[in-house]
Amino acid sequence: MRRIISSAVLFLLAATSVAQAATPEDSIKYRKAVMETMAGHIAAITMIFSGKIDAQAYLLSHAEALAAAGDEVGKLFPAGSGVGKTEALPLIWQETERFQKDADAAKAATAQLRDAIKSGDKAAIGKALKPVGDSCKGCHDRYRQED
Ligand code: ASC
Repeated sequence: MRRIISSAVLFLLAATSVAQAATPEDSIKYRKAVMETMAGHIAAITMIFSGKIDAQAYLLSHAEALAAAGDEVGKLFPAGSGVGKTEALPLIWQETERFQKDADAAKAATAQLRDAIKSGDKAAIGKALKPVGDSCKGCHDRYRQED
């Protein structure tokens, strides 16, 4: 019963705002997994768009997945998930409003890229790529520990 209740609580938390796992370790593991999918989709999109590979049929699905992850970025840093094996700097939890604005920029940029790819307009796609990279870099520069 307790298990069922705690699962339900976790589900509700996830449904409302943050990607809250049972442990900080799982929150960290999950956000790394999501961030890595983003890097993967960006790499795939860039390769297809630049003609390095003939996989045009998959361009939109990569963009859809990237936008879905972009929508999630702002929910990947629940309270308490700054301790453990993470490169996220404490600043994220100290200036949550500013961080949320940056996360919104990632959401908007990835949505814009998806829409451009949907439209098929090459110039629009080219234009939409840079803000995606810039939003990744903006957050990483401020909130991710340097290697
Ligand atoms: C990626 C990736 C990042 C960003 C960043 C953009 O694909 O892994 O961290 O893009 O390099 O400037």
